[in-house]
Amino acid sequence: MGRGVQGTDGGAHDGDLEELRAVSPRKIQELYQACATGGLAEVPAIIRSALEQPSQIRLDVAVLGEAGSGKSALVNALRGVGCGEPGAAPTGVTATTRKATAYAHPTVPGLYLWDLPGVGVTEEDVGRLDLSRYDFFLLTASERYRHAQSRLARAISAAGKRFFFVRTKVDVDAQPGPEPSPVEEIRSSCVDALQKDGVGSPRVFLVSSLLREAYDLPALRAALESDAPALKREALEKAIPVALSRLVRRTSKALMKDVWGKTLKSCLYCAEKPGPDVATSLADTILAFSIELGLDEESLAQVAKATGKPAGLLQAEIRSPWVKRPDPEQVLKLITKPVPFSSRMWSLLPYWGRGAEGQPEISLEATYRVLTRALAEMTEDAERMLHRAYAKE
Ligand SMILES: Nc1nc2c(ncn2[C@@H]2O[C@H](COP(=O)(O)OP(=O)(O)O)[C@@H](O)[C@H]2O)c(=O)[nH]1
Ligand SMILES: [Mg+2]
Repeated sequence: MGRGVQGTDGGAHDGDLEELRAVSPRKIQELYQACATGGLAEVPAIIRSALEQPSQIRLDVAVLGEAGSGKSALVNALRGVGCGEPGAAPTGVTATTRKATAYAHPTVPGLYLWDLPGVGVTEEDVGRLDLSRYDFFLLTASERYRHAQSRLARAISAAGKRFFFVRTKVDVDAQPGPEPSPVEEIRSSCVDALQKDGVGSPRVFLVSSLLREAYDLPALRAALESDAPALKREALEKAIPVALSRLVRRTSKALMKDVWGKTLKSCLYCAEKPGPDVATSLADTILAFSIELGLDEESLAQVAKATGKPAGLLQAEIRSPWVKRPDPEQVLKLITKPVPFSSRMWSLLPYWGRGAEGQPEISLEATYRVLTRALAEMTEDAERMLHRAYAKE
C-alpha cells in the first residue's frame, strides 16, 4: 500500500531549477501514466479533469520531526486508529519507526500519511532527507521550537513545499496545576519562531494524540480534509511541465522508430515513379508527425480551450517551418542528389541521351535526414508550446 513509483524527473530542458526541485517524482509519474493512455491530443482534457476533480490524485503528506516527537502516534490519531491496534503505526519510547511507511487516510481518497523515521538534529541529517518525494508536510515538535525544527522548516521551504506545524503532546504541558494553561503561550511562541524563520503565515496546531478530541487535533483533521483538494492541485500543477515533456518525447521516440521505414517506403515507391510524388508522400508523412505531436490547428485549439490561453499565443511557440504543410517542390529539392554532370551531357545529345537519366535522383540519406530533422524540430515545438500553455502568467 502506498508505495508509489519512484521515477526520475525525465529532465525538463529549460525552466526554473527551483521549480523543478519542488516537483515530486511520484506526482510526475502519476500524471504521466494518467495521460499516457491516449495520444497527446487527449492530454489537455485529462489534465483539466484532474485539476477540476482531484479526488483521484495522490497527496503524499510526510510527518517529519525528531525521534520521539510523537509522529507515529499522530499518524494513528489522524487516522482514528488506536496505538497498538492492527494496522496502526508502531509507537514507543525507543526509535520504533525505521522505514518510511505510508498509511492511507480513512476519509480523504488518495491522501497518504507517511510516518518517517526520526530526523537527527544536525545539518547533515536534514540534508540527507529527500523531501522531493512528498507533496506536503506535518512538521512535529514535542518541545520548545529549537534549531532542529528551524532547520526542518527551512529545508521544507527551500524544497518549494509547505507544511503545517504540529506541536505534539500538549497534554503534558497542560497538566492541571496552579499555573494558567500555557497552551496559548505555546501557540504564539511557535508562530513567532516560524515567522522568524521566514514562514509567511504559519499554521500551528497544538495536539495531543492521547486526548484526541481535545486541543487542535480535530481542527488539524478538518484542515487536512478541507485543504486536500487545493494541495493536490498545487502538487499536480508543479508536475505538469515535466510530465508533458516526457509525453512529447515518448510520442517523438515512437515516431522516430518509424522514420527509416518511411524513408525506404517513399524512396522505393519513387524508384518506380520518380518525380514530385515522393515529395508529396514525404510532406504527408511530416504532416502526420505534426498531428501526432499535437501541433495541428485542431489540437492547438483544444489546448487553448483547456488552458484558457489564446491559440495565437501558442501558435507563436511553433517555429518549425515543417508544421505548415511543406511545399512538395521544396521537399523535392532537399531530397534529390544533383544530376551528375555526365548524364546531363548525355541528355543534351539527342542521339546518345537516354531520357530518364536526366531525372534528378532521390537520395535515401537526404530523405532520412529531412524526416529526422523535421521530427526533432517539431518535438521541440510541441514541448515549448505545451510549456507555454501551462505556464503561470
Ligand atoms: N502524553 C503524550 N505522549 C505521547 C503523545 N504522542 C506520543 N506520545 C508518546 O511519545 C512516545 C513517542 O511516540 P512516537 O509516536 O513513537 O514518536 P515518533 O518517534 O516521533 O514516531 C511514545 O511513548 C508515545 O506514547 C501525546 O500526544 N501525549
Ligand atoms: Mg515513529
